Amino acid sequence: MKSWKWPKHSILIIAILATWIKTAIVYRTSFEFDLENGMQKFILFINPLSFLLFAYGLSLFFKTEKARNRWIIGTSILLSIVLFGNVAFYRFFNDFITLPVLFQTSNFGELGTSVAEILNLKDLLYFIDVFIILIAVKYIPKLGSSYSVRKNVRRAYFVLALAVLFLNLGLAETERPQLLTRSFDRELLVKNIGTYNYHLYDIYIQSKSSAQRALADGSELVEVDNYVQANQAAVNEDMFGKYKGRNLIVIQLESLQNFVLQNDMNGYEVTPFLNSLIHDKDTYYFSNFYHQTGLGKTSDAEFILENSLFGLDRGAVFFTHSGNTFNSMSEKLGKNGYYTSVMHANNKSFWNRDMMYQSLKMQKFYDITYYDVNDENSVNWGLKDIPFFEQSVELLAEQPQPFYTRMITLTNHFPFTLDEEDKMIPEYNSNSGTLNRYFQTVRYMDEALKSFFEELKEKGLYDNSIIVMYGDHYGISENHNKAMAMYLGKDEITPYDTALLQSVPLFIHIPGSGDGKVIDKVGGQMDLRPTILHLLGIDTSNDMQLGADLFSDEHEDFVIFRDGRFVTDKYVYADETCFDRATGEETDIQGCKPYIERAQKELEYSDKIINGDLLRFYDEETGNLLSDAVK
Ligand code: GP9
Ligand code: MN
Repeated sequence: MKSWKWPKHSILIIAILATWIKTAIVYRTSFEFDLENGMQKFILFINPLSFLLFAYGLSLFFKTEKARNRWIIGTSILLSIVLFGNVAFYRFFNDFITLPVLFQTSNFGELGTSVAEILNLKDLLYFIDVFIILIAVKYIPKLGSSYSVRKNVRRAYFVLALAVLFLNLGLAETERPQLLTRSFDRELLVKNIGTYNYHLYDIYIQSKSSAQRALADGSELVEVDNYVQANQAAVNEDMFGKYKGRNLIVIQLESLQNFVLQNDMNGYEVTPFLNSLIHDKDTYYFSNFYHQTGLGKTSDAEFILENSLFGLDRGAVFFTHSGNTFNSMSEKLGKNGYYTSVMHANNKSFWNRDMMYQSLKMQKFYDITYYDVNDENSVNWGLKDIPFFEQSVELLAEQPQPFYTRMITLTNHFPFTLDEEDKMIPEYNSNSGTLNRYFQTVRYMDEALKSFFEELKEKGLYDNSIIVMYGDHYGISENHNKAMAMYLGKDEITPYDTALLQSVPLFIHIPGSGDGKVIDKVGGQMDLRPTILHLLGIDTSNDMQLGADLFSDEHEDFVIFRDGRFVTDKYVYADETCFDRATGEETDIQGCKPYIERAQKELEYSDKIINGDLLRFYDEETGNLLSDAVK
């Protein structure tokens, strides 16, 4: 019998095939792409190939077989780490990693309980191609060290690789025109050009944005300024300055969505305290209010509140642009005699807060070191909300008045775990443990707020304060649509439903005001800054902000999401489709058209300000542009 002879480049071929097939399997098992047709499935299948041909193919430039194999093994390890990193990240954030987030290593270190929930032994399978390559290198007979690759073989190989790349891009372009120019959706990118190429693309975009700052100049602000001025909503004279001098307490409620309010779960009321506020005479409850965050989640919500600008479409602005010049709400309140602080029982570096708060001119950050945190009083991500508020009230009482203090809760955070004694209602009974537990942690947070109000009263801090509370972002991602549909009694969750599910509650509680009501104007987190500042009698007419005062008669029913979706009183625009809010059905795109353009424009202006660090050219006192020479 003639013995089998391994072809010359067996290791290279095995590596390409092993990583390709592994990646294709991972795509289908570890990510949830919605694939609409056979072509999309085909593109998803072939998209790792072009990159792998290049990456492994570089080995052909090495002179010795040993060096070539080393390159191949090293590449396979690196690519496995990248792919697995994406899988772990996806389990948590339902999104793909982008470069700035990758540098947030401190964040990953602290995911703590969440990491345990996310990783398991089977994950070694994500490295299977590395093992296959190692075995191949060990057992396939060597060619002899002097064998090097001929130039024309190499040339033919890379022509083939290029052809595969263009085939991939061409098919993607027919499926998804303008894919690379619009880029706001990472999932679409990965689906069409593959994880590996996507990362290269991301590197390119990131370096572009650091170049943007270097090249930006103040004149770019003129157009934005004109837009901001033209779209200002006149203040409501009755409300402006009505509560001047009061303390301001802002509570950012972790992962709280509106659907649990005024609702029960198998007969158990989920938010009894918040529900009692809805019809309270001292509370304005906004029932049609939406989060506008992106990948920066909690930190984006903070950013939006402080600046009335959007976070970024990639990465978290808290990380990527913490060195920028801003004109934050805390800076403004500070200038108006307020003592400004944030209270949050987590490490100061989480979300790069310590850095960003300096740029936001926040005077004090009460981080975890100001709290007594031990095994008894913590769960999940850290200090439980009830002891958090208890201890925070003590800190509040010590602060000079008037103060602006922003508190960020933690217990109602994925994976929504609680100690037995804190469970006030049972779990829900869907196929999603996440949703099932969510009701319990929300119920706990509601209880924490109730006791916080009591403590404020005891400390004599209640009457002279305004308390603003809102949900920071969604808690239940689209991964749990099936369970959500069951809870909401629907057949399925459509893109229309998903958009409306981004509604978060907003409460503005003003003790003694007496004229509280439910307001169903459509608004979003961008509107918080002007709304709050106006209540305190602080003018914002020169501010470079994109939101508008919710109490203004000119406030428009229009809220833009970070990804370009939007909601108005009549329409919902999602999945590139216009829906009629009266029926929930698809309607003629014409109705949405004018808003689509404006949404793009506002997002673009916001990005321009942040990427170019344009506020360094702006004098917020006078509304004048500073000449480039000044800064
Ligand atoms: C961390 C907390 C959570 O301190 O604010 O951030 P999130 O994961 O919700 O963005
Ligand atoms: Mn959050």
